[in-house]
Amino acid sequence: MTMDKLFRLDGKVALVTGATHGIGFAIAQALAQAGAKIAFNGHSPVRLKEAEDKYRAEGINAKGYLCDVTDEDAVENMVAAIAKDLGPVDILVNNAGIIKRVPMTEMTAAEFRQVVDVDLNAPFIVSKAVLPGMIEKGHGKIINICSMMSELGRETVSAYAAAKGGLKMLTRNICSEFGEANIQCNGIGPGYIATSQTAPLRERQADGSRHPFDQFIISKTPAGRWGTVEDLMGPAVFLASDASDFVNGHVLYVDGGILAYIGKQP
Ligand code: NAP
Ligand code: GCO
Repeated sequence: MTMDKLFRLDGKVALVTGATHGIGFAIAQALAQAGAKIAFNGHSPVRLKEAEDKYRAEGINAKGYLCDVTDEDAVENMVAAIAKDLGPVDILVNNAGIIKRVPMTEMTAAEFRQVVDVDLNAPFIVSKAVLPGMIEKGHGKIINICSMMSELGRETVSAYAAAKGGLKMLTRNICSEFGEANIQCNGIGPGYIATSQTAPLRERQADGSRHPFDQFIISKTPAGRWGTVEDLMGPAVFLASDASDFVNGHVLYVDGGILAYIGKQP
């Protein structure tokens, strides 16, 4: 197969969860530019409509589905509706996610469960909903959006780290269980990316100086910068395309080198 075809997604249907903005929106843009038909979901009617307009302004005819990814019946109905509207899902990107930054001793069990529900249980639910169609078609790609916290811990993110660590292992298990059906399941582990989710970590201080955490991340990243959502577009197309047909169970860290680096001497 020639290089220009290897990275193309023409004729494929991609579902990107939580792609009303941020990382999911950029990944959906990338998959669309590579030829895929895009379905996406969110759980806010207002943001869903705004996102559809944003995609259209980019020339992407993405179809939005209002669906809470933690609701198994709603997910089953969404996947069936996508199959009817666009065709069975060939590429799933489990992107929807939340974080709560609360010291463990102050976090309630309900808060812990809520994060795990969205960040780990939901990728199981959505993957389970699309797998039968992929098995029937004899191919499929599942990409789970993991995190630095799939490998590292830090204060106040116990639920998120537990969920993202579990998501890395769910990735390996889907690989193990369905590799024989020609389904590849891999993860993308973004580093620290400038989105609404990390905005609180980058807020300017009252005196105009950078947030201490902002400076900390810069010191821990060899690239010396925060990642952008555009940094994730190429890796997503690679893992969604035929170019990665023998890559399975892998988490591709797109982190500017954080995981390889002890950090700049203060
Ligand atoms: P974001 O800006 O907060 O976007 C999160 C998306 O998930 C939104 O579209 C949101 O939809 C959706 N979502 C949340 N709960 C949902 C639910 N129950 N059902 C359906 N959709 C739901 O986050 P982001 O920074 O783009 O991050 C996207 C993914 O990358 C997350 O999994 C995050 O953990 C991961 N990640 C982020 C970073 C980073 O530095 N930003 C790094 C590593 C990994 P609404 O808009 O409708 O609420
Ligand atoms: C945090 C950040 C991180 C990023 C990302 C890093 O509070 O430490 O939100 O968790 O979101 O997951 O890869």
